[in-house]
Amino acid sequence: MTNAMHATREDTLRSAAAGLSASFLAVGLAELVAAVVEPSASPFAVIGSGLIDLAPSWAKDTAIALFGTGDKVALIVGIALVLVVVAAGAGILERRRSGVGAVILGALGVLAVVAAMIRPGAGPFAWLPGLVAGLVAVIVLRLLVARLRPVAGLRPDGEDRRRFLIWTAGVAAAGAVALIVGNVARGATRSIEAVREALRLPTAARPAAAVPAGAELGIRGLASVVTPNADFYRIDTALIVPQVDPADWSLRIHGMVDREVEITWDQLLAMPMQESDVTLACVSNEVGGSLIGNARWLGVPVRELLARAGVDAEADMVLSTSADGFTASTPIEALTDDRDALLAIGMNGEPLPIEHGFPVRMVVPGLYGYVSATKWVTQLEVTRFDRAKAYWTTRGWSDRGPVKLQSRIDVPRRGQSIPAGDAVIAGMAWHQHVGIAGVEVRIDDGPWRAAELATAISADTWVQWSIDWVAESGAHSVECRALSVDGETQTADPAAPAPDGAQGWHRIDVSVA
Ligand SMILES: Nc1nc2c(c(=O)[nH]1)N[C@H]1C(S)=C(S)[C@@H](COP(=O)(O)O)O[C@H]1N2
Ligand SMILES: [Mo]
Repeated sequence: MTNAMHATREDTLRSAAAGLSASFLAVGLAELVAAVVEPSASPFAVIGSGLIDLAPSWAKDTAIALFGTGDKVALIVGIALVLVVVAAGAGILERRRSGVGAVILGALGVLAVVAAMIRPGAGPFAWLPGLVAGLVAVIVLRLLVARLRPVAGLRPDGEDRRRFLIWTAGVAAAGAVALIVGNVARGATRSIEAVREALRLPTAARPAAAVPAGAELGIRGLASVVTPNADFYRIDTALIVPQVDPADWSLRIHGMVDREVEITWDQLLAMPMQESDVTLACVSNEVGGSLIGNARWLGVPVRELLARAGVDAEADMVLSTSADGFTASTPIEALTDDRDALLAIGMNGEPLPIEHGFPVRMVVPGLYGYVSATKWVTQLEVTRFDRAKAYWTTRGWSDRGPVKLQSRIDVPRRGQSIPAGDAVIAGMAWHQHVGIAGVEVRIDDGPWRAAELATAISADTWVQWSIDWVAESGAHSVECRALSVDGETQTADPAAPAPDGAQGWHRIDVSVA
């Protein structure tokens, strides 16, 4: 290898390092500024949110299928990797031709500004973090790359290289400090959690009965019939969880109504509260999946709020909107019939956790979350399905989203190896707002046997089931299917989650030693 080639390769590495450290400082300072002026305007968050909204449905479905509730972490890591490549490339290009790399990083800054300003609920300073990022990236990149250019025809010597290294490392270190300080500042401004913790829920005017003693079979490995808040699945499009202060919250009910109604937090709390056990399920839940949970919700029936506004007889849908712009379209009959469709403020005896919709969300028994369970809800627009569409229904998911009759095997685990002899097979079954009449299990395509059902809390909740099995050594398959109260048998026909929910029998392989 010639000296010249060697120099070129080192030069390339150095210019890549210049691009990287300039971008790192830019991101760090931008996150710091965002943390202070407007946490939801963080460039990472707004670009991530923009990507989430722009992504085609198949990409989102794949992300949820691959990463489940870790989809957001995967997205952030993905953006960071792309940024690393672009930043290094910008450094290299800037070295070859002055201005090219700066234009690339400047364009990223513009992208961050635009993405921040078009977010629903963008504040007055949403543009600032992106501007800071763009300016810092461009200026620092140009300063660093200038140090790589030979002065007056002299090739850089060892001393120049050392100085360049020190500068680059210093810039990167400053970026790290900015990121850390930004995180600390963000923690300090996250006072909504303190507001939440100080809240005391009102008692229910109509409390739910105690969970029946026979509802919990107490089998190890089986999902508990009431899902603790900390274990409750979380699915939403919010990269930064909306921080909504109850003092600033209100719900506007408008559209095809006799009179517009606006309800504040205090007015909501003054209404009689209803408690209800409801199992919430995600339409993206695969057969055998875990995007489902059951909680005791506290709230005001949506029908009572709609009655205050007076619903037009021509309306057939309510479009609910969240503080961050997400929307869901719910068939109006599910909100006006006698089911416990709630505007919920409590979950398992606590104020809603922030990531589950604090301070107020919707919960509707019998419907998948995407058409009913709007978190951080701020508006109900009474309208018609032929006039408006919602977040997921504009992306190919079905207008109507009734939860399908489903069952799943929790014990033994898929692929688990168990000892021969007396064994227990157990799982969950659900058909919210209809109810489960039975569950059947078969081994190795043999005859169906009726499992024992635990006591259901209500037709709106899932129910545990179990069956004894004398396991003989060898490889076996175990399958289950549920029977609903209205006489339906869970279909064997498999279907993917899109467009209206997965179906088919859950089948697992088990090896018996
Ligand atoms: N604001 C908002 N509400 C939302 C969503 C969302 O993306 N944003 N996702 C819905 C979907 S698809 C589901 S399955 C449920 C999940 O509620 P959880 O996260 O409390 O389990 O919330 C619903 N409400
Ligand atoms: Mo969902």
